[in-house]
Amino acid sequence: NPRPTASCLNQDIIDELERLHLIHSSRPFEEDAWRAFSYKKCIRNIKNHPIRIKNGNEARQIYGVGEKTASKINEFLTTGKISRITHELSKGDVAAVKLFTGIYGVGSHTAYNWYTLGLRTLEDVRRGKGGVKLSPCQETGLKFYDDINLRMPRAEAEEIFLMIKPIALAIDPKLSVDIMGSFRRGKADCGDIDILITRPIHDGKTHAGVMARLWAGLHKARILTEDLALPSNMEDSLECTYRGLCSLPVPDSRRRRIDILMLPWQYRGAALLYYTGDDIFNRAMRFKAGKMGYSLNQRGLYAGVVRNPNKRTEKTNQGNIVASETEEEIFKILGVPWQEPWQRVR
Ligand code: DCP
Ligand code: MG
Ligand code: MN
Repeated sequence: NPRPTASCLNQDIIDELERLHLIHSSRPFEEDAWRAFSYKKCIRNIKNHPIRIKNGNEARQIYGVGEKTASKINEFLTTGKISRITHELSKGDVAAVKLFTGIYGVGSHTAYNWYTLGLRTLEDVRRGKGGVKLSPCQETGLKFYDDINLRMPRAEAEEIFLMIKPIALAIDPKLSVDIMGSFRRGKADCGDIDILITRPIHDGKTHAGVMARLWAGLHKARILTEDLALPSNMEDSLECTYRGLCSLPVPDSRRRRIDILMLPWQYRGAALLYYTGDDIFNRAMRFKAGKMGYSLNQRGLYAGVVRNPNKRTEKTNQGNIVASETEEEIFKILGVPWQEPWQRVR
């Protein structure tokens, strides 16, 4: 019989809804996008539901849970499984999309398209079945598939970072070099290494051109091994992002994903906040900002942003930055008590 785990009273139900979410988010059709969205909403609300759900009728009372989802939950509570999930998974597209999107640079649309063309395995991709052609970035993604999909121990992320930092500081000792992402949140393992580099402007100098020199230096030190996305403007820009693979320069070390970000000093706080995450915490902060009439992104907290009501992603007024140089001032203006990076979960 289904039994809840310690994490949440209805965890077993949530696990099933996560499967339904995965099924629909794997497919590129509009109706699937809607279902995926609505399952996410159910999951969020059931996570916050303080009592154990005993049947479909009780589930139906929860905001966001519709007739059909309630009946699936009822089926699960009475039979221990949802036949629709078994049926949908038997088609094989969900597994194929999961496999193919594990190739760095392959999104779910491309992956689904490959499935439609008859591809099922990484070998099919390697052989170019169905006439599929890989970009150089995807080639690298395929070549190091296993390494890229494995998380690294925290100690290894730290070791790599501690090799990179002095190479950067040798270019300019005034650079500020920070590690962000899951590492800064104190996680025991990291999916990649996220580094932010910028430089105070108070002596009139900048970090323009540092990315190009750092890139060359890190390749020379055999820390960077393959490039995935090289910024086109790294010779002179103050703002650019590098994505690549790196490894400890010793035999048999695994390839690890690395992102190196550069931006003007002014944006340092907002960038630290955004790239430290986690993404759920970021969403909560953006939501809070929105409620207060602000807009928050990786460059700053803005006031007076006006969005196109028909297309929310389009800004008709860019607004003015009210805070961005430090994380502290952003927390303060939003009225959110300071949270250390390792507390920024959920
Ligand atoms: N981020 C976000 N929304 C996204 C992607 C990223 O808010 N869609 C932010 C929050 C993340 C941070 O950027 O914490 C870094 O992105 P990563 O993908 O590197 O995620 P993490 O470092 O948190 O985890 P991982 O260990 O998997 O790299
Ligand atoms: Mg990361
Ligand atoms: Mn990253």
